[in-house]
Amino acid sequence: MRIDILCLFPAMFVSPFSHSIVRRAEERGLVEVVTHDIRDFAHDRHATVDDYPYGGGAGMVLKPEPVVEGVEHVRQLVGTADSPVILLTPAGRLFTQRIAADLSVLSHFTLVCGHYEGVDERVAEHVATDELSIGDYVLTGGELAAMVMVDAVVRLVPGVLGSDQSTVDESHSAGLLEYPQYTRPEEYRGWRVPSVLLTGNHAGIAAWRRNQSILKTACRRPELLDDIALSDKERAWISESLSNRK
Ligand code: 6GU
Repeated sequence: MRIDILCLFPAMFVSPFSHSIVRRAEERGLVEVVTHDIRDFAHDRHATVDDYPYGGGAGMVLKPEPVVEGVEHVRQLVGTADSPVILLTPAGRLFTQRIAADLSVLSHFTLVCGHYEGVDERVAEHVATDELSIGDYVLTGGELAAMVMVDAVVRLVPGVLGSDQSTVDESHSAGLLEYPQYTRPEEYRGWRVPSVLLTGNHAGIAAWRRNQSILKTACRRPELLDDIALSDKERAWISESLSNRK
């Protein structure tokens, strides 16, 4: 897989990508991440990439030419006419585990990091294939969002993590939050590991874990349960457990 990133601060990516899972994936030849400075595609000698918004208002807008020509440069380098071009903006669709999984099987995609008050809308209309946000808060620029997305995608690329099982049970992979995990010691400061986990009863452990996942999701992220097939028994048990907590 190759990921190209167009942004205003390529230096921001150096440290995160030279430590994390991304580095291991690159060393093993599974992934290549290439950053580009949008400023290199500016038209004037001052390398201007932003300008005042038409219609007035606060802040600056990223000009279309450097972004569009940056994307064209990437297309030429990679030799792809139709791989996804994702504009990172707080106004995008929410980036989810589902989207990370879909991106993890592609051979190439491009991330465009927005900045200032936004990117000239013609980029979204004519060049970007999608617009994504990583959450309901505003970042200074798309760079941090791009790092988050690359991390989430790269760890799902087959062969990157040690065991393929490790992405199956984790939070969000089945639409539920992950169940609590414990390791030794069995008792620490009087705090005991739930006894079912010490039984070796695999069916009992699986049932406990599913219940814990459901309950945690019901408490913290109830909206996630809308998309989950739950039995009537499970629904009744959730209501009962939640009312017992109050
Ligand atoms: Cl992708 N960009 C910016 N600037 N802020 C964000 C975001 C992206 N996602 C959440 N907040």
